[in-house]
Amino acid sequence: MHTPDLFADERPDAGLREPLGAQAVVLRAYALPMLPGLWHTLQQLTAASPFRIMQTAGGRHMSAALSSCGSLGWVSDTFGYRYAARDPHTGQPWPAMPQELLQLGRQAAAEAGFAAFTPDTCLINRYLPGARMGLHQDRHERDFRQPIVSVSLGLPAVFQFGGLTRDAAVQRVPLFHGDVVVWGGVDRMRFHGVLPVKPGQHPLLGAQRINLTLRQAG
Ligand SMILES: O=C(O)CCC(=O)C(=O)O
Ligand SMILES: [Mn+2]
Repeated sequence: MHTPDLFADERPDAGLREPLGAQAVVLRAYALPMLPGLWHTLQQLTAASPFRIMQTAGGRHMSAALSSCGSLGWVSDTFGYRYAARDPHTGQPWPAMPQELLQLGRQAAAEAGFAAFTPDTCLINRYLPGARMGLHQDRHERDFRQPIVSVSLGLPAVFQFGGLTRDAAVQRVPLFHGDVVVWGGVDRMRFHGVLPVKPGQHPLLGAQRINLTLRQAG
């Protein structure tokens, strides 16, 4: 299968909407107007609840480092995956969801046709070069009628967007700084993942990709 060449390709025009499914869309550069303020906010959040490498239920180490904000945070350890009100690393509640992230989540969801989305958690993934995320479904949230809003920052990456079964065909979508992907409704349970991030330097974030996943979990 063709893998997009992230550094040779021109990034798609800001404002472009690229459908990935009946209820899934890439909103190109949608979050760009919020930068660099959003980057500053993320640095404050991850100073309070630092990035950490979590273990999977199978005892493997994830390659992306994670943090969260909001009333719930996503945690993984050898007991499995779940949402928790406290950061197990600090013993404290997760940092509150900043208003700008709440607004970004709401507006992007509305733009993709999902009104009344109120995210209560934002997972913050940090991918250093080589880090990846295997194909998976987001299925630890209570209400699958609520969409997923996923914001890409920093180095580009290839997002894999599959079907409702693990072995279904996968679209490979290059994602760039500021792009937002929203999927819900009939596309809510589609498998997705991220191919290993290639080395590079981003002018604002340096040698990393940050992904924000806004969800209504509780
Ligand atoms: O990094 C990404 O683009 C996707 C992250 C993701 O799917 C997740 O954290 O569940
Ligand atoms: Mn996911």
